[in-house]
Amino acid sequence: MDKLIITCAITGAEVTKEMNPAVPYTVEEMAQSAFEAYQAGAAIIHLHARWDDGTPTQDKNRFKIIMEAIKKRCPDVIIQVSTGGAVGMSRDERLDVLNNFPEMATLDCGTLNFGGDDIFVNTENDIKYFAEKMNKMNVRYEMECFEKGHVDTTLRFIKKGVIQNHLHYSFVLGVRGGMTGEERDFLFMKDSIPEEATFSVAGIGRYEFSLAELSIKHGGHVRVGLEDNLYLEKGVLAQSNAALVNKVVEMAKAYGRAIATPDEARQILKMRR
Ligand code: KMH
Ligand code: ZN
Repeated sequence: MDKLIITCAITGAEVTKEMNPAVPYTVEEMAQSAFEAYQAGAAIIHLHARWDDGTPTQDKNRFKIIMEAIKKRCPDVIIQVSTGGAVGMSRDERLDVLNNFPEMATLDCGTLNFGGDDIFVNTENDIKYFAEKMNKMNVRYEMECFEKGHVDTTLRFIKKGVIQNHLHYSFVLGVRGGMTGEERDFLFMKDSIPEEATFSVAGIGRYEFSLAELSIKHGGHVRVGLEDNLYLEKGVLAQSNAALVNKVVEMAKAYGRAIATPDEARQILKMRR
């Protein structure tokens, strides 16, 4: 099995300091949290931007400052920017961050309910628009799939040549409105992607560590972080993003899986630096 690539989703767009005071908002908080996660074993930082008051933004200048602050502390880490942003943002607003030429970005592969009245919109034309832009700009993308229909969409786009880079999936399971994160869901997703593809799993809420363990066992990779889950264990808030990464590192040790450095992650994902 390949070494384990750990991605840390440090802040997201939905969670707040009221839910867990460790959620980073400011540039300094983001950089410090990313650095600690990297030191703990994360090779990839999945990044959303916030203003100092916590409001999510896709503003390229805000992203640039955060990305530079992270790179100053850990120059080799892979920064994967979100093109999902927050519910309700327009296509071009979400894509503004690409103007910083990030090494990696997300490609969300379908629409889903996102709790209450929220809908996270990714129409077929949106996906095509995003993929074509990233192909042109040579930005490596990870395909985020929240349910099996999203995987099927990628398969159609791969056939049509719209999706062109190395196939790397992120199964984001457990969102209210998406697929749950039970073992059968994980196996269904994993068994539905092309053989040459790599995948990572992001379990939302209580699914974070059960899915991490399944992915470690089955040769996949893992995403954890406060964007996805606020708790280290039931009723115990995570003190930091690093604490969540540490827990995965311990789990990987128990299964004899070594942790990939950022450069090893680049090799596994067939990326150029
Ligand atoms: N905040 C969600 C609406 C991504 O990063 O690409 C979208 C999201 C996906 O988090
Ligand atoms: Zn995200």
